[in-house]
Amino acid sequence: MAKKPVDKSKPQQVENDKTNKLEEFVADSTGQRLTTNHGVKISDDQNSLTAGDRGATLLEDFILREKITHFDHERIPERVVHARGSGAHGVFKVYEDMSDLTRAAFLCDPGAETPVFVRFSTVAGSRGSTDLARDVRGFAVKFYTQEGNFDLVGNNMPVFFIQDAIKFPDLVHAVKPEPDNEMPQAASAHDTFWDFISLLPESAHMIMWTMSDRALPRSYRMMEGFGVHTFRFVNAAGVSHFVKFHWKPLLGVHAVAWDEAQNISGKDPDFHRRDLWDAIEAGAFPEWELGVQVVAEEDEFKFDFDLLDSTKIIPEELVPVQRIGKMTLNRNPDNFFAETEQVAYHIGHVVPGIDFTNDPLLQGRLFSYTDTQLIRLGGPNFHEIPINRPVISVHNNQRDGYMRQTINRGKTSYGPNGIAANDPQQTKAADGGFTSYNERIDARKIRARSKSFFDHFSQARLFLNSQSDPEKNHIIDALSFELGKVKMVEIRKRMLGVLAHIDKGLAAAVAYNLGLHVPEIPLNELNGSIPADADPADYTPEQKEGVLTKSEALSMANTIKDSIATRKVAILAADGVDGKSLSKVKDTLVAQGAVVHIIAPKLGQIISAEDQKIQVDESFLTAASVLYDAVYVPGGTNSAASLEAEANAVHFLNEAFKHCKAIAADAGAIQVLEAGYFFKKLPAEYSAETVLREGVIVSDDLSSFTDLFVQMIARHRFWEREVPRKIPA
Ligand code: HDE
Repeated sequence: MAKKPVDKSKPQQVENDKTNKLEEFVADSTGQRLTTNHGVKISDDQNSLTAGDRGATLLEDFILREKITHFDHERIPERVVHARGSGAHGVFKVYEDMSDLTRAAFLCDPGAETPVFVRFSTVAGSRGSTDLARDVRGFAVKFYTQEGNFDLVGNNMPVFFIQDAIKFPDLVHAVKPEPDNEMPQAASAHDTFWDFISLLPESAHMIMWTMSDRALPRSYRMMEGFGVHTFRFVNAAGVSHFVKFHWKPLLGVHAVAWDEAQNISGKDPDFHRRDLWDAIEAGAFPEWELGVQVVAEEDEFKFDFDLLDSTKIIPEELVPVQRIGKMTLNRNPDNFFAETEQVAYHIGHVVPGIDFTNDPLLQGRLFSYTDTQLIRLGGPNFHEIPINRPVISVHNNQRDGYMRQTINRGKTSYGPNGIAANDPQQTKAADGGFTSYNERIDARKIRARSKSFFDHFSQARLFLNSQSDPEKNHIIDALSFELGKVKMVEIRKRMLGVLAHIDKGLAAAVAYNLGLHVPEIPLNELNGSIPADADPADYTPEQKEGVLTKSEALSMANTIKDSIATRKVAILAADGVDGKSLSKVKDTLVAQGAVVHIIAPKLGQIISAEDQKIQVDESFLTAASVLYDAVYVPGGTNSAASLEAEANAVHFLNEAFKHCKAIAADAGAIQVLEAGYFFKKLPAEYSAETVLREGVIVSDDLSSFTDLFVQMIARHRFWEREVPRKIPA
């Protein structure tokens, strides 16, 4: 097949072993003739075959029948969770040989470049739902290693709602749209979710994460990723270490405001998908470092929580994250359905050197993924779909089934066999055969929750206490919003009772917004999920202090804020704009990697004060402040007068102010700011070069001004502006 045509005007996306192998399956119709699925050239694709001019359509019309039949079968079931997603190709490289810890070959050779395919997703919404839902994000990575595929199927939060896989269908039924009326879409703010959560105190820690800004990423490129469970690294000598996996984004971890998220959902529900696609198209390849927290076998019981409990993190203060390699996403898929939709991840896809633990959530997942893919992708041969194939060849005695692609040659499809000299043969562990970690198990068969799993609140509190003040306020706001959307007051009250066990101040603040008092629910009445024959005392949550009161790594306020690369900046302008200022600022921002759009009352061109034509990127009709990270208003008497009179421009600034974004204006454009509502709240006196208040500057000294503006954009947001928050935008 023909290779992807190269568009020299665009930054080059990168090929690797996997993408080259995919080429074999690529169809490119450039310069080709229209055919049926069986290769017959078609002369008329506009009219069906009929009996005469105005007569009935003939059954004989195989061209019509084939086309409509295929169309009728185009849809497949969406994923039961994580239905909405976006994918990209890339590569992973380890920094140093990790063979002390693991024999996974792709982690032992710093020279090796391992192709990856990553899919980011929301969890609760349908395939067509908004990217900006308050939700966990999936972060699934398929490594196409020389020893087979390794899938790290993680999330952007390091813990989970439940401790045992048997509760997963309940959790998902509770968060999905309610079964009688299928509302609300892609939202946890409804009765069934909070009904379930308020009866399941093990969810307390995860609820702190989902109610935090982590649930509203600015971009997939600015999210952390986590394997969540404790896994094992096993080295060539068979020695095992516990390991937690982390992805650390090189652009830092950033979020949008909730009000902004809701607006983006209307203005551009594909916001995250577009952001990822555009960044890769522009050659601004997103990067993450792979981090590991490693714990020796003998230290398994050293912590005040259980390593097998997926509602717990290992605080980075206790076990630092070692950064061991880097992943770069450098190529967009050719076809969404063939790649992003048909990719099938499975936590059970491991390679020698990586193994499981007995985390009951992990163990249940080991069953679920292949099972769901059998129905979603229509049979047992989905591993043959191009995106799912390993880069090395596959040989076994599995045969047949729907849509089998491989033509297995020979008489034998069983082993042992004598006819084919017993091929395909097994491989010794020493030569790369997978062997499971030799864990000793000596136990009774029971259904019970381990006693070590009952401290539900100390890490929820650790998370809350580690947040900056604005982040804490956002958690209070999120809980007040979500519980405010719950109709049954009993559920609101019960949840307040749970929150009080995390932090009394938090519960009181949410209760105030709900117009309720915090009920006292004793610990022994808190757990709704107790087996019929169990002693309730065995299911009572523990109230523990926890060894740490604060962990810096948990607050997004401490993230990297040193770059404006890929940040979107709006320049508001009209005819008569000061073209020199506009170009100076634009050039400085673009030189530092920002994406700058000129937004004007209408599309086409504007004429600057210097009589130069400037191309407009968006009009106030097509653009919205929520789609940008910062705003600049250049001077120019006529431009400023037009913008001042343009309600959409003033709204743009009000909204940017409300969402705590960096705003800059030339002194000659101060009247546009003055027209804004927020300006009334600013100090009365101002002069050129004044920082009017956090994140708002006006200046006519361009050189110092652009530097300051760059620093302001890199800071991402000025959350301190939220108080008081009286901006009607
Ligand atoms: Fe999943 N999960 N999950 N999950 N999960 C699926 O598999 C499941 C859990 C995660 O982009 C499904 O192919 C169970 C935790 C991601 O294609 C399904 C349990 C974490 C994706 C499934 C969990 C995840 C999925 C649906 C509780 C973070 C999207 C479609 C034991 C560590 C992968 C599919 C993609 C998808 C089951 C909990 C991550 C039904 C039973 C914890 C990123 O098999």
